[in-house]
Amino acid sequence: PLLRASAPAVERRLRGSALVRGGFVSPAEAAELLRELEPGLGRRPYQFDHWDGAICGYRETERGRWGGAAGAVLRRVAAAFPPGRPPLGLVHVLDLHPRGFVRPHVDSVKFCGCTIAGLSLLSAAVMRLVSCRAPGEWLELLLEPGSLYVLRDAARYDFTHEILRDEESFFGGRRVPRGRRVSIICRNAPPADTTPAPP
Ligand code: AKG
Repeated sequence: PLLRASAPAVERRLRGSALVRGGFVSPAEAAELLRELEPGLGRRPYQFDHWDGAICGYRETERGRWGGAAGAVLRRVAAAFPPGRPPLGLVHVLDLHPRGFVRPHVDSVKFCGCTIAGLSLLSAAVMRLVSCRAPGEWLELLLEPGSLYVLRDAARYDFTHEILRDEESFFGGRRVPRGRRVSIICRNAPPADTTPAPP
């Protein structure tokens, strides 16, 4: 299994809102995606010094245009989004150093809508979701290279998510060693503000 929960009720509650699809991209597609991304990523240093930020040990970029095979993968990812709420054209690419990690956070509701979908490349990692209201309630996702995860609705709004650092990278009893990990993260836009303008 690719999910572990603190209790069966948590897994039931997040069924359909937090999910992982192993083998979503083939090794050939993963190689193609990395070939496209490396020239843009390779020139930047990893950032470790932003200790107040959510992410430590990373470099990142955004990308709006993808070549043939990569474009086809991104169109498959778009199917994880609800009708009428497609992913933004600019896709977030996050390159985590082997010692890099992502602290618990909820993506800003100002910049991100109801759905987050991420492809994991190169290294496996563990993503942990923790309930904002009841911190004893958690769900862990095993993100193997080539997998796709989707966080939507309750998993996106009511739980923090984080990527565990190497020392803490366990999935139950299983050690999940962290190497360099590249993720390609699609998000949709927040709902348009429907508040009437003041007269
Ligand atoms: C974020 O960028 O907000 C993340 O949580 C990154 C998740 C990932 O690397 O898949």
